[in-house]
Amino acid sequence: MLSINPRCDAAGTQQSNQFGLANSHLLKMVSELNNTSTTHQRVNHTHETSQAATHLLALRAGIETDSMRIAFFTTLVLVFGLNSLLPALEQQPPNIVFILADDLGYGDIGCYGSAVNRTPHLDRLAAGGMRFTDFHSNGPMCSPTRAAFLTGLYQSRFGRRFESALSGSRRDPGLPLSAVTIAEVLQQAGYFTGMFGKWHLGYEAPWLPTNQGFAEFRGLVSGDGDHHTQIDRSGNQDWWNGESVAMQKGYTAELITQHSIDFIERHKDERFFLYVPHLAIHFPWQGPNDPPHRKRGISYHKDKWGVIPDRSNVLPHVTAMIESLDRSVGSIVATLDRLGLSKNTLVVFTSDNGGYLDYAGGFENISDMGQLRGEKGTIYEGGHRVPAIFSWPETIKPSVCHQTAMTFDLFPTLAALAGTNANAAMLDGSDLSETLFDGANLPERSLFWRMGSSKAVRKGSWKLCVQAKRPPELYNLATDVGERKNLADRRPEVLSNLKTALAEWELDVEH
Ligand SMILES: [Ca+2]
Repeated sequence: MLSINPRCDAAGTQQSNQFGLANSHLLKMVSELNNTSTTHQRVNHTHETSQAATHLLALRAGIETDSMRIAFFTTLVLVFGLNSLLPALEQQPPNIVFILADDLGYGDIGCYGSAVNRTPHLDRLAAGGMRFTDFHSNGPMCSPTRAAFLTGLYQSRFGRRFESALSGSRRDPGLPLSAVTIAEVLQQAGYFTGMFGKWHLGYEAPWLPTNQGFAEFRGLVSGDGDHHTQIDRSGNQDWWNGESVAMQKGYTAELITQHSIDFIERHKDERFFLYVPHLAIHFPWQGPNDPPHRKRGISYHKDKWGVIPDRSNVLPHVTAMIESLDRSVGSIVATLDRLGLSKNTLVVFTSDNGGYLDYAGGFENISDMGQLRGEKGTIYEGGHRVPAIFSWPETIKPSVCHQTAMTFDLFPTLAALAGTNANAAMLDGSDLSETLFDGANLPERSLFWRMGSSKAVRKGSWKLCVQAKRPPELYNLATDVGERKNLADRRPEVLSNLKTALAEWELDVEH
């Protein structure tokens, strides 16, 4: 049995050596498996792989250095790769379309209570599928949720800078290439993969989507670009084709939609995974009929919001963006219908974090989080409880789901639907497929958020919020979804349990 001591150099060296052996063992098995022709042999290999995976899990707690972490994640994809060869799928794997809105608040669309924004296409998608009421983004900002979606892991495992938006001005390195992404897993399972929209997990080569499992990529790499001129806030041209800047004229949401439709048409006879991370409704707040703002070579770090004549009422611009987003969803779904693909395609829609209520500089009346407290960037519900719709006609029954789920659950869910028999124990997320198909309850678990000194943990209906210079806050979301009544003094045993869970989680994800 290994002695796990993250602060002991000697133990760390020993673990590194053992880890390296496990990794090379798996590599060898992959090589052998590729030459294996019978199911019987594959099953034996898979059993052996499972044992190796268990060994790796035991080692995970001891991962200390970047090279060890990279080795671990590299090994993870090999395990997935092996399992993807398993036969006997109960169901034909579906095409997968994942549409991710940017900064869309919980109450910003009709089926989540908006009386202002008209979203008939999203409302129809929700009415025909499963609509979650308690779905959460992994982070209250852009990059964290994207990292967690792609890897099925808490973004904190890749370092604390992934707990907030990656900075464009510093040109930070992006998501490590060694990270195993759902796009890579689906590629190995035979899917053709494409991404059209916002990346925000690296600003230049090699940290681009084409090196993380996406065969095709058109879109922006930064956190925000002008929706008409595609200039990022540092004044750079930011519209790419693969690994090169290739500017196009048009409104960003419409360009993303056109490329998505073209992708579906070109790959309609293959199994495909289409990732559509829209830029809407992130600032600059510009609807299709609002003016362009940014020009190349000018810094917009102090003027990044667009042309807003009445700062006290940003909503008309945001409404136009939400409705362009809704039209995009309608066009993509209509394309699936027209090509006869709808009954074999899972469409998932959610947001990467909550919306803004207001913004420094006098910008007000932006998004609507309904009765939730907080907004983007906070660890209150308004920061991370988001709309989430799963549609797969005749397979997922029209329903409303009150289970608590999170963005990183998509990785094991999609991997399972693709027939990869994903080893969920290797991931932080949980497979939602039984919930989607049968309404089954998810296993009890604790979920965590962390951004800087702000942290939260959720277990059942209880939520603990810990923030700098404030006493701990304990809420019972079953009776107080608006997080108004702090019960920390009244329920010390719950407070203590959640504090312990949070401390253990922080130890687990620390490097
Ligand atoms: Ca965002």
